[in-house]
Amino acid sequence: MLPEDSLHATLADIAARIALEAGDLIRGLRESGVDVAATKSSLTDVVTAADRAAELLVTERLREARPHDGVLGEEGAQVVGTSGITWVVDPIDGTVNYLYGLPAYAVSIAATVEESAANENEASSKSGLMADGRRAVAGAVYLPVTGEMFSTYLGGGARLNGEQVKASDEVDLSVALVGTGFGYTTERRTEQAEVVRRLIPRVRDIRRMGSAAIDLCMVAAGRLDGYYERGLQPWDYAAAVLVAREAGATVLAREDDQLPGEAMIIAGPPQLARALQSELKEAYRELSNAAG
Ligand code: LIP
Repeated sequence: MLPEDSLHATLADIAARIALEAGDLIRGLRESGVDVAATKSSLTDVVTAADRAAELLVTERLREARPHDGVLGEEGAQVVGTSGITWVVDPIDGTVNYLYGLPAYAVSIAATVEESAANENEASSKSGLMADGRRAVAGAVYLPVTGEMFSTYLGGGARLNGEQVKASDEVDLSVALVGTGFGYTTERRTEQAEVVRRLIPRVRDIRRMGSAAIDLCMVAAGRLDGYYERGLQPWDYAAAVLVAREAGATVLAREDDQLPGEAMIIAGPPQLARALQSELKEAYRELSNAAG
């Protein structure tokens, strides 16, 4: 049995190797043309044949490398494992960008363990436990267009093409560059527009890149000071939240007694993440009061 940190480092290497192969596949498919294969939660929530092909490849490679692990993929991959490790896979995060030929898309692969928070202390944002009951222990996010590989494992730091990265040290929200994203349904987007309307005068600027995995890796690399988004799925964030945390970012929910996840993910250097959390709490309080 490998010591835990050696196992996690091995899992990170597996994630990076497979993300690279899947990234090369989808970049090649992109060059030969991409069409919508199906829609999901709305007409704008699309899946392409490349999403499906990449997820099949990743699942096959994971089964070869780690036959006793589970797999959970955005496009339907569901393998029950016996090892305690479940791989959470987004074959193309930033699918709409990919469909339109915009460069901001990534392959995200995370090795996770399932944990229930035995007590509130464990359910702190420091534990890395997410609202979906999983904690990433290793992962990789690969950007095929720029050739940037973000890789990480618990306690091993976060690396970009092998070089350690560190989150921003910005503490002042009014000069912070903040990333966010918007959902696929009209109702959710209306709510998110109200939140960003309130926030935009209070920050340097907003960036909407269209991939949560890339947004969180940009926080890890200090290219965004902060990030927040509501409505993400485990495959959107599993690997990149660990990249951000290992780069020194704090990852929060909107309320301190909640775990980050679908309801809200906030990431940034500790003091800035708290300031962003405070603004978002107030924005949603105002929305709730206005709704009566
Ligand atoms: C996307 C996220 C992005 C969000 C989009 C979409 P997908 O994931 O990465 O942050 O704003 O609405 O959910 O659908 O490209 O895998």
